[in-house]
Amino acid sequence: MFGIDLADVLIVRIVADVDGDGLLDIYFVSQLGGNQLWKNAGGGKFQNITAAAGVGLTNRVCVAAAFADIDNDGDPDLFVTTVRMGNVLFENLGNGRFRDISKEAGVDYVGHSSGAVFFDFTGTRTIYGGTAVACTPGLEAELRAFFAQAQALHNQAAS
Ligand SMILES: [Ca+2]
Ligand SMILES: [Ca+2]
Repeated sequence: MFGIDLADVLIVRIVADVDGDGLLDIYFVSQLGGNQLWKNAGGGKFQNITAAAGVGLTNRVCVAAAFADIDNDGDPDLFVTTVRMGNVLFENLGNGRFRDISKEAGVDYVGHSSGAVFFDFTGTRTIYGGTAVACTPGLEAELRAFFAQAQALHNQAAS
């Protein structure tokens, strides 16, 4: 999809505008080979910014992820669950870069984790949840439909 090459394993994808440019970026969670963060460059093009963002988690079996603005600074932060390899909370530092704050936040649980969900008691933040799919030949069409729907919701929320 969009030139994105991922391992043929269970993948969760979530979207958020991680760098505040108004375009939704995509974070892919993979159980094999690490996760990937792709910046939306506009015009249907994406750029892999995983290394610079520091959110690859290449040595863990990841299961799910969720974006939410945990510190109310206007940018989406990221929580990732793993299978017995420690869950990770990343603070968004802006400009597509993140910092692991799992230990200081007290959410570095090591155990068999699955879903990742944020919720907001005050209802003032938009949160995009993740869904899981098995990679199939029809994945690209499904991803395109998912992304179009998410972008439409994002645009609707912003207007
Ligand atoms: Ca963006
Ligand atoms: Ca934030």
